[in-house]
Amino acid sequence: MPETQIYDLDKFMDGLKRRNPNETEFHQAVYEVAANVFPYIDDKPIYHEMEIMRRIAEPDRIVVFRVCWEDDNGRIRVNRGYRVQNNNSIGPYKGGIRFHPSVTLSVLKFLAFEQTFKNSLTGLPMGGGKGGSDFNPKGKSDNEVMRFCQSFMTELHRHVGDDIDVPAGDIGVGAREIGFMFGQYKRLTNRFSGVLTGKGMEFGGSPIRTEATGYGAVYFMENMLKHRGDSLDGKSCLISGSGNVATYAVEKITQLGGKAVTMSDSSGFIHDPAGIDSDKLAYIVDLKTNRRGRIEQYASEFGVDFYEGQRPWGVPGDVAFPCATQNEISTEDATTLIKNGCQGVSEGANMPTEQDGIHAFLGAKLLFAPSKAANAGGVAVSGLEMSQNSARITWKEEELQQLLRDIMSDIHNSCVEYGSDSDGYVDYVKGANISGFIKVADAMLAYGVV
Ligand code: NDP
Ligand code: 2IT
Repeated sequence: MPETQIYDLDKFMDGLKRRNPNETEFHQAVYEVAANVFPYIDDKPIYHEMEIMRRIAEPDRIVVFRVCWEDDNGRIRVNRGYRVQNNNSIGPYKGGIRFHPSVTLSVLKFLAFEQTFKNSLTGLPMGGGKGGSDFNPKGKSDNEVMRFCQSFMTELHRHVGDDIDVPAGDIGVGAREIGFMFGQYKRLTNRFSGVLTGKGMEFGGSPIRTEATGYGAVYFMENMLKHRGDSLDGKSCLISGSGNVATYAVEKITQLGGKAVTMSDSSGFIHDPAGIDSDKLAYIVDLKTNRRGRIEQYASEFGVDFYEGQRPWGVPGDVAFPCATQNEISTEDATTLIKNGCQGVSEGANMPTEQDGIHAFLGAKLLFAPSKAANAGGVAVSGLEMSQNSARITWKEEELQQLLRDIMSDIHNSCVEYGSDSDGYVDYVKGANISGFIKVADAMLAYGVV
């Protein structure tokens, strides 16, 4: 007789920590999901008996490789590349590539794990993966970035493919990097396929993929507010980041009648009480995408305050959109936001709120949209880019706009279905975790022990 198993969250986490020592971001992401899934499957022993959570939290495979390239001075540089293929139960692995000096295996494992649930929530057939490198694109010339991307893809191309694993952008990886990587993949394989998403419109990209993550995070906030009989109209909004997600969050906030008053980068934040309107946002896009400048320049251009080395959460605002990076809202920041009357948070970035910060938000009954629900619009439109590539057509922008709205609203409804408490408060964390889990888990049950 096998020993009787005890299915206990603490024991599960102890085992995970023992098997993955020092991977604190990975522990954090798994705990957030398991804390909701364990109570949900308490009366559904098959999920425990088949070790579904244990298997989802053990990546299918991880590829780690050397990336060497030559800088403009002829010096040889060496970085480390990764691809974490977490789970392909419901579709090919899908998830972005991050180039940032803070990239570690723990960071990419947390992102690939999260992606598995996020992709399930979109309703599209996509598994979860993530990749990247500790390469820092800041201060590098276009040619250096090209040589790095080519070297990175020279190894990665063996592990990806339109039906296998489809990477996309993330921090430090935008249109320029995707173009370089797609070009190298095409050269190495002699195949023109939808192996990456976020491509340029000339070579298989989809309308609104660039905007989708930021727009989606704002739609999610709009849906939460509407569920409470409120709207974004007239609301003062705090945004962190000034990259892809932050930019299009600000654009959509303005379109929906809100006022975006802060943006940031890794050096600090700007506070513009008059609001970052479309002309000022165009300045940011040019500053960040073309000139690769610093947010501080916005402060001198428009005569507003720049707060060096600080994050924007101390500024009073109605709602907040963290759109920069993980753990950028500390527990203290969360308490400050609540104290200042913030009513809602929609996470554009992945896992931007520390664990105890989330507890504080839920305890104060804020509208709190966790990243795997709130920022799923980006990967959803990536999924639609894959469909268009397979059919070799491009859909109209209006169709995609509507599909994005519908997908965000469906995710919101799933969260309400699985996350509503008896007093009517919607715990979107619980809703997203359980709803994202079910489809992946049931597919795994169907496959048996694989
Ligand atoms: P970008 O590289 O376009 O922008 C990142 C922004 O965040 C920059 O303003 C950057 O500042 C800031 N930032 C990055 N790291 C840090 C840090 N350690 N501390 C402070 N600020 C930092 O990335 P994206 O906009 O694409 O991604 C932002 C977040 O959204 C990430 O968490 C990503 O995983 C998530 N996301 C992205 C999706 C997408 O489609 N792109 C989809 C879903 C989620 P600086 O320029 O100074 O580095
Ligand atoms: O975190 C994410 O969802 C992304 N970076 C986008 C992934 C994708 O495949 O479009």
